[in-house]
Amino acid sequence: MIELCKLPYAYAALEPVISAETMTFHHDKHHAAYVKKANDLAAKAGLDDLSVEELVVQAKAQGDTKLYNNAAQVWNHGFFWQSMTGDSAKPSGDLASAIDASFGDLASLKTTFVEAGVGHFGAGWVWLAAVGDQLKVVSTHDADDLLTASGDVPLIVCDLWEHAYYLDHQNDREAFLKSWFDKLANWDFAAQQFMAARAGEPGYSYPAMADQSA
Ligand code: MN3
Repeated sequence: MIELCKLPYAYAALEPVISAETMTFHHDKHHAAYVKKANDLAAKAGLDDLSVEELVVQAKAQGDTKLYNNAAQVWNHGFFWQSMTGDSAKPSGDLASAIDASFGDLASLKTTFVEAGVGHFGAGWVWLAAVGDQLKVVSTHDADDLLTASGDVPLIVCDLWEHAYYLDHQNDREAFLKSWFDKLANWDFAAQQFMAARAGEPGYSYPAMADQSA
């Protein structure tokens, strides 16, 4: 069984870029629905004792698209909640150096990130990822994740599905992405992920049920 992970902040913590109303629907309805479907499908497949990470990998390996889509969306949303904070501070230390080395500076990374998100056709995700010390921006379609897609370690992600921004920004994905990058990106979390990537460690893992009982 997997569980709907808790938000690491209040529903209103990301306002005005993302309203409490959007966060409530996004977490309590969208994310919750993926958790329920993933649990139902995992139970039918006899895979209900797996972690979310194992479930994503296993479903993909078995070509179980429905289970994969739901499990990957569970994981992607857990990672997305961590990728944001209401107290966004600029990148520092090794992460800042890597951003400068890979993109020139933070403003150039922003341009690349926003262009990738705006240029992405339809639903999906835009990621900042690390391959060793190198950083890159990639987008994935629908539920596609970075756990199974490549050797890239995700640092942060932004949700490009319309449910992520439509109530607050309507069709203006570009305005959403620019504000998201400037005001919500959680660079402390990205720095932790970058450290894990360079140490060859897995980094973020979706909380197991027991982790949330405290
Ligand atoms: Mn979403």
